Amino acid sequence: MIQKRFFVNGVERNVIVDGEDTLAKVLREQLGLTGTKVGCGTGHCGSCNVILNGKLIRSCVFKINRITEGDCVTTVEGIGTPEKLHPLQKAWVKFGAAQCGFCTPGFIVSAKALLDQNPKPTREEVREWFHVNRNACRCTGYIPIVDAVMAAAKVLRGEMSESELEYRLPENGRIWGGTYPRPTAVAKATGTLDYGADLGLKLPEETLQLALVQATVSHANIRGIDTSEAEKMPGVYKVVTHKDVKGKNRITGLITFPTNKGDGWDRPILCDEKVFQFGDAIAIVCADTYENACAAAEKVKVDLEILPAYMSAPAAMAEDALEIHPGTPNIYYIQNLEKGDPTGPIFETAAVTVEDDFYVGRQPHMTIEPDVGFAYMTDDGILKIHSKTIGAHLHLYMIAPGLGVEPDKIALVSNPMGGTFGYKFSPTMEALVGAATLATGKPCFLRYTYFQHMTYTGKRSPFFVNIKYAADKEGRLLAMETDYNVDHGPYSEFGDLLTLRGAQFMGAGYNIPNIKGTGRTVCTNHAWGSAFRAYGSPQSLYSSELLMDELAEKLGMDPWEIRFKNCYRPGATNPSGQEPEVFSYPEMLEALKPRYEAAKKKAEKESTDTIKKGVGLAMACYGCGLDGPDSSEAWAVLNPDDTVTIVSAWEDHGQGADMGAIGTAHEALRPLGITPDRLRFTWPDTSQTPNSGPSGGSRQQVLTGNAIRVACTEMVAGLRKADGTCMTYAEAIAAGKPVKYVGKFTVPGVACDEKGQGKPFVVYMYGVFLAEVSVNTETGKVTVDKMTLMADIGKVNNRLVTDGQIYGGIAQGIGLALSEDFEDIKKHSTLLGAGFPFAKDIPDNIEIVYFENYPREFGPFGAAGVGELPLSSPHAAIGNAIYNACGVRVHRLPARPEKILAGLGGEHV
Ligand code: MCN
Ligand code: FES
Ligand code: FES
Repeated sequence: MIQKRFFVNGVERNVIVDGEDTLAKVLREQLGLTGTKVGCGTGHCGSCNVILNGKLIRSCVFKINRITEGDCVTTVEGIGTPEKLHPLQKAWVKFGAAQCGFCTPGFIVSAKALLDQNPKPTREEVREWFHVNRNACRCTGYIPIVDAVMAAAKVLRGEMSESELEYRLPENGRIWGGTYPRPTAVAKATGTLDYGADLGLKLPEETLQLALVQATVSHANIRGIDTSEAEKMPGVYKVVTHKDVKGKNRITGLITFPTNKGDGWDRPILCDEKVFQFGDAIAIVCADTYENACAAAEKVKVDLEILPAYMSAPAAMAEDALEIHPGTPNIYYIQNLEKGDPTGPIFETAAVTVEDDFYVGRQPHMTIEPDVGFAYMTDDGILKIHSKTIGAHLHLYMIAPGLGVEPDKIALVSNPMGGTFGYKFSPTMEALVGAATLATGKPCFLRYTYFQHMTYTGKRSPFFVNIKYAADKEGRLLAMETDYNVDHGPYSEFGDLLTLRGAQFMGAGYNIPNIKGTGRTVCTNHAWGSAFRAYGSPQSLYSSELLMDELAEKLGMDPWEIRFKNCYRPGATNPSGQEPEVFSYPEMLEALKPRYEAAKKKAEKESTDTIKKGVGLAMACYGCGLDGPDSSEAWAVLNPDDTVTIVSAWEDHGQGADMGAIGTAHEALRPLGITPDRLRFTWPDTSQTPNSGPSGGSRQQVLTGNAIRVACTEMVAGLRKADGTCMTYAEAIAAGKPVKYVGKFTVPGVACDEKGQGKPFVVYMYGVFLAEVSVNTETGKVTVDKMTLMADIGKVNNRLVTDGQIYGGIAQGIGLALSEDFEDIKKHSTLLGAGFPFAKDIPDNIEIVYFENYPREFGPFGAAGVGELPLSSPHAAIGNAIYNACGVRVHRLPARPEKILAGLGGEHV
């Protein structure tokens, strides 16, 4: 131990520390300054940035023994407070620069260091600063962040009044469709919002710290687990194995279709008979400190019989492959698609046919916050689990039988989250912390390192696609055939549904009268397949949109023409045989045309021998909801202080559930004249909030938005006085009026049948992407110069939120197109290794055009969703633009430089 005296935020602090600890640990755990967040913990993301003697440093890798007497450290808490925000913080709030907000303190500290040394940076200099200092944001696409820095700099230079950074309510008092800042924005910008790891530091002293014993092989039989040595290690309270799990020790994958050959009970909480993938949890060490838990975990001996590992769908489909789950074939679900007439004869006689194969791989979610959670027993005997769940009620039923707990004896809570992008549609550690608490009776806390986060959470499931089109000589589509295999990793959860998405979204956007398709869900030993934003459509649309350009080329048509000719118009049906609810494509394509023509001319003019420029298009489409008659519930409650709380379980990955709820409620409550500052929202807790369904499938604005609208409409009817104002709480009680109003909403969808036909979603999001790229033919590097999205998301609730969703989704699409992968477990297990896009990898030029004149009948006040549209096909537009630029058609993503060079050299890539 050593003593350190140094200044933190202007105050001298005196701490006794372990010199090997990091500055981040001391700030967070000893000084209670949890505004400094730890994301990667390895120097790649900048969420832990602080300023040391005027210089920006990463506190997660800076050992405290390097601090010398008199050193001055500034953390986000020293920059401003909720009561007195710094202009940077005000600007962050105004420009919607914090979505999940986990990266925010690190960015604000970094921006402060920049402006201290360069008070008048250009946008490019700001981007350069964040790029070289590796400030990583996964949500915003960086544009709102740069906007915020530029505006704050102006204020600091005295060129703009600080009050211009404050939100002003429009005269009509309406916030719907405007830029009202999200209710959590100030807490995010000041580092005062507590995420899972921050809450973990506030748990009772008796809390046990957990470390996992995990598989380092991908497929094996377990012959024995010996915990005896580990049990004797210092500080160890208990080592939990499958023997301590009282229930079925399985997480149920909730099989959706009866034709699924699995039973859904295939994912162990703690491995008992087999290891199915790298990272599988075999035991949990519960100890007094994390360090002691980790040291003891090293001593657990696992005796394994190594089996062949099937690391991709073709390997697991081979005739001699073992059944990964004995008794269930590796191809455990087949999704058929049959629409219209048999396609065979059409392909034989069609004027033009095209066929190709495509692969979109295992994109990692790369949230900046790693997975984290904790559990404890409440005084009334409920096992309460706090995590990053985006499906609190769903996950409760997926884990309760495995743990052996009755559903009414368990409650799940969603913590504020630093992004999930869908990986948390699957339970991750909920059952692990639950099992540890049940076995020890103590509160238990578990936080994954970034390596664990990368290797032991789900990934996007790769699709291997073969696809064909038949068209007449005018370019009218006659038929499509698809054949695809989905590598879903070892666990079946939602694998059948994902395979159905292939049937729903290959060819989406076009009226294709006759379709035949077959999709197979394949069990493999690579990372388990979890949801990832746009779930199934990036794989589907990459295939159908690249092939559409091939068809256009064969017909001698322009890619725009073929899209305009075949897009949905009245009388058309989508691949599920359903008539679209609105027909916005013709207008969007027409509006895009002049931009597209100008971009083509620009590309031609600016191309050189080394830098080839090109443009590409892609239709974008995704459904809002879970298939069929999806539903949600929310309440509006008048509080004794006359505020109104919107009670729902709209889980917030970071997309803006707070704003979604407040914006929708405010619009519905307008007849009562309730100002937005009187509206409150709730964090999901299955014991306190109704079942609003998961925040997946871009469903919440539509489903929970509608439930909120219904609850608020009931409140208006119940509490409106003759003069049009709202009763006070006291008046309502005196008049015997209820103060709680329940809103329920179900959409009239029809789940698809075994031929993939139905009306799965009653609300869709539609769009068209235009990508403009440069390809360096010497290095193979592709740069995206500009992205444009024509977006039909119905009516917009909040523009700051929807702009941010679109920027962030497009940024992830650029990553998917050019760099991101999780194929090589070792190499791709860090942000840098997996190809995370930093500020200069994303263009500062993203144009969004909204088409709000297609209000949705089943969307609240006409809104559709937005979350997944921007990631459905930006990579396909980029793929088409790469071909347009340099003639390389990339069949397997990502299009890293070496692949482009190979393609330029004539290889099929
Ligand atoms: N919204 C709006 N106007 C509309 C539609 C939506 O203002 N016409 C707002 C909503 O109020 C909400 C947000 O946009 O704040 C997204 O709404 P919606 O599309 O209904 O999606 P959900 O709330 O169901 O969120 C889930 C969706 C999905 S499925 C993933 S995955 C995802 C995403 O949103 N993960 C995200 N966006 C994300 N954004 C961040 N920052 N982090 C994630 O992990
Ligand atoms: Fe420190 Fe990522 S750089 S947490
Ligand atoms: Fe930047 Fe979420 S807001 S990571």
